[in-house]
Amino acid sequence: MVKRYLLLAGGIGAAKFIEGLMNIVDQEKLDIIVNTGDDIELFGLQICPDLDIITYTLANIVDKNKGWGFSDDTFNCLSSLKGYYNIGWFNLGDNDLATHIYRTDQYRRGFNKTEITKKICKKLGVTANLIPMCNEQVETIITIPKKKVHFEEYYIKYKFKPEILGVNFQGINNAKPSNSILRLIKSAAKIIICPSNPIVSIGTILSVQGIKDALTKVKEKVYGISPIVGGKAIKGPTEKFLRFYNVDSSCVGVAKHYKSFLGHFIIDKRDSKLKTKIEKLGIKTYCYDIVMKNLEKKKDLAQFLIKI
Ligand code: FO1
Repeated sequence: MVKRYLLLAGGIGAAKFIEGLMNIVDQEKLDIIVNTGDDIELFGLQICPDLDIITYTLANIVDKNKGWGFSDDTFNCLSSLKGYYNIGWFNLGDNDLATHIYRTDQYRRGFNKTEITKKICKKLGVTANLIPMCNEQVETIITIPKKKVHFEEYYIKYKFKPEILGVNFQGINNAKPSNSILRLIKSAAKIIICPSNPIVSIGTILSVQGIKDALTKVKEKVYGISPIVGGKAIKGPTEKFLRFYNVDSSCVGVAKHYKSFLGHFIIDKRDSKLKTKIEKLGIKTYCYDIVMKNLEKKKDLAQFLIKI
């Protein structure tokens, strides 16, 4: 039987690893469950930031400097849109807009998120199997002093500066894992938890009914990559979210948080003194250079993970 790899992914951090992996393993062998808690409706359009980041990465059209959107995109439509809408903080390029217009139209025609994702992937030449974590609408809402904001607004408009007073995955109680997810967890050769935010990317996926329990049953084939190096997140607001959840901002803290379903953990070689602490939790721990600064480093890490 062909070995398939199953990944749990958020946006930019996961995309970096996936860019390495797709150079090592034929992308047809990848099943990727993607966080959809960042999904948002803006300008009347259905936008799925993490799904799009991963899709554009696999299609090799992502803007590699920003980590999102199309490379070399223009923003002509957005400047006109801003004349109609008072939304100055979210940027959509002209090519990127085509994806959101198509997705919104497909919803109107009655297709669900999994079906639409498949269609977009096919049109963009992506052969990996991208699976939204669920078809139901889930939105991550952050409580900050005096108001509640969507995660995208917290991230982009507020640059994740305000204190976090609450995190709510709105709609999660109605969310069911999209059809194939539980089956793929059983059959995968390896399951990889990408170095994404453990709370608002991986945590959202794990909150969908049945996914965490299914992973717990196969923990010997679950491999995580630490999103924290030397106590700091490589990018983004991960430390802030960990702190809010009383999780120590270190690879040990993340390992403890993932303990129930993690069989193996790759931490950065600079954190090697913490290896024994994690092994005491019953998690096999490996030290490697996990800061994916360039394509070679991304490929090296992917190769390492495939081989262990
Ligand atoms: N990130 C930004 O920092 N600024 C933006 O204006 C922005 C727009 C955007 C549009 C489409 C898309 O798919 C992603 C976009 N991102 C933007 C990235 C994204 O929102 C975040 O990096 C993730 O949601 C965090 O995981």
